[in-house]
Amino acid sequence: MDRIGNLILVVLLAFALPICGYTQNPIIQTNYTADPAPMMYNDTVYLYTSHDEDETVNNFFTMYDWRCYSSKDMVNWTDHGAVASLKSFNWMNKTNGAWAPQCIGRNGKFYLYVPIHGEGIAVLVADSPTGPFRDPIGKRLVDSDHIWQDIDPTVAIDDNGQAYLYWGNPGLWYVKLNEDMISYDKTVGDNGVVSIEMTAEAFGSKAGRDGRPGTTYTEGPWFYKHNNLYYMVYASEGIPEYISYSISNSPEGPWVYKGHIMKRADHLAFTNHAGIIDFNGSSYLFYHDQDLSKGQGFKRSVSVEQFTYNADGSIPLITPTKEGVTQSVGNLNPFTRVEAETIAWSEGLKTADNSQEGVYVTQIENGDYLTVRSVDFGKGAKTFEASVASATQGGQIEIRIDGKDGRVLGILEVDNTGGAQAWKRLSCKVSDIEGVHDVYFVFKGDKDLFNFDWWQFSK
Ligand code: FUB
Repeated sequence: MDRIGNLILVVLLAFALPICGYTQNPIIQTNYTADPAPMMYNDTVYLYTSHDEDETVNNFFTMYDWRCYSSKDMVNWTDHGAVASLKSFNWMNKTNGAWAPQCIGRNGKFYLYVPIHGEGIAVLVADSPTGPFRDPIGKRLVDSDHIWQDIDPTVAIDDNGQAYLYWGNPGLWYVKLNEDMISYDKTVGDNGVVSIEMTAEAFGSKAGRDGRPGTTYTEGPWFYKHNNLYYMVYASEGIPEYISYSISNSPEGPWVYKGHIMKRADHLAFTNHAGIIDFNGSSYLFYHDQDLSKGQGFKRSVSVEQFTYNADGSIPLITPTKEGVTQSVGNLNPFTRVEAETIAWSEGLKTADNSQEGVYVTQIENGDYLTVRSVDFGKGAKTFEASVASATQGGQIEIRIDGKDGRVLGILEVDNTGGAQAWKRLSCKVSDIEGVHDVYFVFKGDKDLFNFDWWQFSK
């Protein structure tokens, strides 16, 4: 293609992206999220993340709690708020250091493994994937003599029921968890802690900062089984981090280095962290970047790409994109109550929570909007209802389809309801609408318009 042809292509692509509305990465825009750990449960993906605060303190990771999001379609994500925090542990007094988590279900309970930077690895348990999580042992879980290196736990249960918890930076260790998932077999390794030998064959060769031979393994392991192979995916190559992987025929190794999965790209942060799942017949790589914060490495955001394993089980090199996952796995039903914090894409919005309403959308200003993709109106809707609260003059919700400037189905007028927590159900009529559409709620008004908890259409 000649230069003019190239130019035309670039211009066409630049316009096509916003028109199609296919910018899905990062998948959470209302908070900074990092260290993604997806978990499948029933028909839903639960995504646990660490959380970079909006205010970075001392130019270092500023992380106080762990958040959870869920999706049934890989495109619309529901915010469940902070499901655990450093305050969940009363045996230590750290106020910062809520690093990379992972959750797993067993026998109807959900176990959230978390590193507390400088305090080692701890565990919390809940009856539901979204908590409330509580500390079942009142002390750190992993008893080692290198707690500063004990970060980034990853957990999987083998087919024979044996659960493994791996972790570590710059070493890699594991314990064999007992069936209770809150203790481990102390008869193996060093009082239960097994150290993996860091060889070039296992993790690729890279000289350390002191020039001595080392491996590419850095941190953030993600351990799982796919078909008959065990995978160890990890942040690699030091800083800035790549994502690489090794495989084994056994959950305990030996590991064989297989190379890069994601290389460095401009909008990636100096750290990276992988989480991989299969969902509805497709495979997905979650990672984090610094796109939303425009390049601030302590304000990261989770993104996701779909990929296909090669026939031999190897993982292809995956390019981080802004488009992300464009195809929704199924449609969203607008005739049941939908939480306002179920969002495919938003601009300008934050979420907050209280004990009554749970999580809601807040800090809504004139021109902000949120999108919900693949909403199936079937043969039609007649009214729109929403729960809102306003301490100010209120504003409007313009209900549009298929674009921020798309056709207006209706406008919900929101007046002062008597307070930012004085929730009212309001409704308006909507014009003809059938079939599957992306819905845009565009907020109009002056300043600090209202809070928005849930919405629902009626036939
Ligand atoms: O998020 C804090 C730390 O940065 C994580 O524990 C590492 O994996 C890296 O992402």
